[in-house]
Amino acid sequence: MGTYPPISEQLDDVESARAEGHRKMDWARQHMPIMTTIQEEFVADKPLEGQRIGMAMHVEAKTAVLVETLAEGGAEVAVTGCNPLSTHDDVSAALDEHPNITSYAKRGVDDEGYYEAIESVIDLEPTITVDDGMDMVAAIHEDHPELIETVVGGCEETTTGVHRLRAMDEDGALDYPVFAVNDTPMKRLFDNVHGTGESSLATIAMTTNLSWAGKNVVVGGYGYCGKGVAKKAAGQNANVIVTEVEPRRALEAHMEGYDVMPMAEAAEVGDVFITTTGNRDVITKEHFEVMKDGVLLANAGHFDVEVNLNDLADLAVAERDARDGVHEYEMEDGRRLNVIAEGRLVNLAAPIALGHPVEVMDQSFGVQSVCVREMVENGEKYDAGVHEVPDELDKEIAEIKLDADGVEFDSLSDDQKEYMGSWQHGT
Ligand code: RBV
Repeated sequence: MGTYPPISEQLDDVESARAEGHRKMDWARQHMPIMTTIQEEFVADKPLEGQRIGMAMHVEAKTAVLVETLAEGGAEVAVTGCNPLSTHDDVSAALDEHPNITSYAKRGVDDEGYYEAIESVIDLEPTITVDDGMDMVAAIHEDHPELIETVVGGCEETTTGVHRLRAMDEDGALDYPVFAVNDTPMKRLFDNVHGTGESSLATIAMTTNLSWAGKNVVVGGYGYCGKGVAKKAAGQNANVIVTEVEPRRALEAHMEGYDVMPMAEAAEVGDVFITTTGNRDVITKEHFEVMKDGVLLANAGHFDVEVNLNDLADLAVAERDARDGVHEYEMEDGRRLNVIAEGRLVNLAAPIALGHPVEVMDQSFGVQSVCVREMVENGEKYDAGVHEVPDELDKEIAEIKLDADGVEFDSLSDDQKEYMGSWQHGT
């Protein structure tokens, strides 16, 4: 049994928190044409009637619009955070007010509270799980296997979660179907690239009040997120250095015009370091030892393991908060290394962080919504394991967005379809 209480029982002034939370949600909704369309459909058709949905996500205004949409579709929903620092308590309180939603998300929970809140969500006995990072799937499989029989399926939001799920699947340990929402074009070509790129840079700039122009910005990893961070940093007149372990990605970054070098070399010249690898120990003791005075260290990957803070604390002779959201580690020789947002994903965990821009989350959560609908309507079609999202669902979201933006596009003639389907046409 989860013992963690809903947010409404934790705040002193719940009424004003709710009001502010609703105001933030109104703003988000106003810029989410896809979610607005889906919500209208869900209100009319109630496709999720009778379902119980357990969610662990970044509980802020855009996510709240997703949670609300699922509840309006007829489901009972319990939600908690997927990172101890990304929750907006006012939004969490606004959600908790909805008759079909219980929100346990609270900013600043300790480790114990974080996992207890997941337990409280699991008390709902979810038929559908929606995760960002796979913590809910893990808790159900490890601690509540008896619930798996009644789980229809799940949806996973992020690269790290999909990576963990695939590892679990390969071990034969994943016992219900989960959609890899992250891997759809409508999600990762926008959210991971533009969302992570824009919001990470904006958050670092606002947290430090420092400029990008002329800085050496080291981007750890050139996946979808790294590409976005590198592109946006270059657009702000920074010199971009990329580190990679995958030869084709290293070559791609090189051909894009970035400097590519090992982290050991980049460490000596970088002014700002942003990790996006999804792996641990990307920046460690050997790198801290050669860094310049005053560098900024930030992580844009899902977990706080990319910058090794234990190594840094071991090297430090003094520590202090240099600013809100900036922790300074002073080295024996006087150099100061500044870690932003405790090395947690910077665009959501810094004190002023707002997460990705609304428009990209509209797309990601549009895909989430239709994936939940698909699991409910056709769950029996999917075996236990990780599943690609059906292309038709992803296209449905693109069409809603194009329609909302008033963009028209072509369709193939019958002759063109025939041509494309045939191997017999040559010169
Ligand atoms: N993300 N959510 C937000 N709600 O503001 N911003 C980013 C938000 C998601 C994004 O989809 C990414 O895959 C994941 O957070 C990483 O945890």
